[in-house]
Amino acid sequence: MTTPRRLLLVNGPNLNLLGTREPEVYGTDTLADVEALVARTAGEYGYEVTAMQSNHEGVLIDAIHAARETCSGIVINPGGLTHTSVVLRDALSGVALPVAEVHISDVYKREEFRHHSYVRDVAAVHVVGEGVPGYATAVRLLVDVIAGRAEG
Ligand code: CA2
Repeated sequence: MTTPRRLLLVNGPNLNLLGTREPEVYGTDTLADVEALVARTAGEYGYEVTAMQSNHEGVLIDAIHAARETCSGIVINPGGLTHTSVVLRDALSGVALPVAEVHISDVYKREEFRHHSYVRDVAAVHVVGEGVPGYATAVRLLVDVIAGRAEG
């Protein structure tokens, strides 16, 4: 099967508020800025992007399942579900696509409950605490992983 040149960008709960509150933690870029950055970066490698955000766990899971047929990798900031959601983790491991986990803030320098990620060990790429530019880093690293799998 040919590898689709498309990535899924998933932003989880509350990330629709980016740029409106807590700029000291999350910066001033909006979700639209994040989506544009990811589309631009992926475009440099000849990839298109399907971007979605939801505050509902089941909607995120349906989008991840759909990516199985249409995408070759997933960039995800699961928001607070990172620290709570076994079902999100199961969805990501179930589709068996390479995953890049992104966090805008440095979760390891914040409250202890943010130190554990259910997604961490199903993701091939981890970018933490680089701010919004971390999404571009995640795309670059994920494209490398996809290229490596295609060769192998
Ligand atoms: O640092 C990150 O990217 C997080 O995934 C963001 C989550 C948080 O629960 C994780 O521990 C770390 C929260 C997303 C909420 O985003 C907001 C943005 C602006 C204003 C309010 C919330």
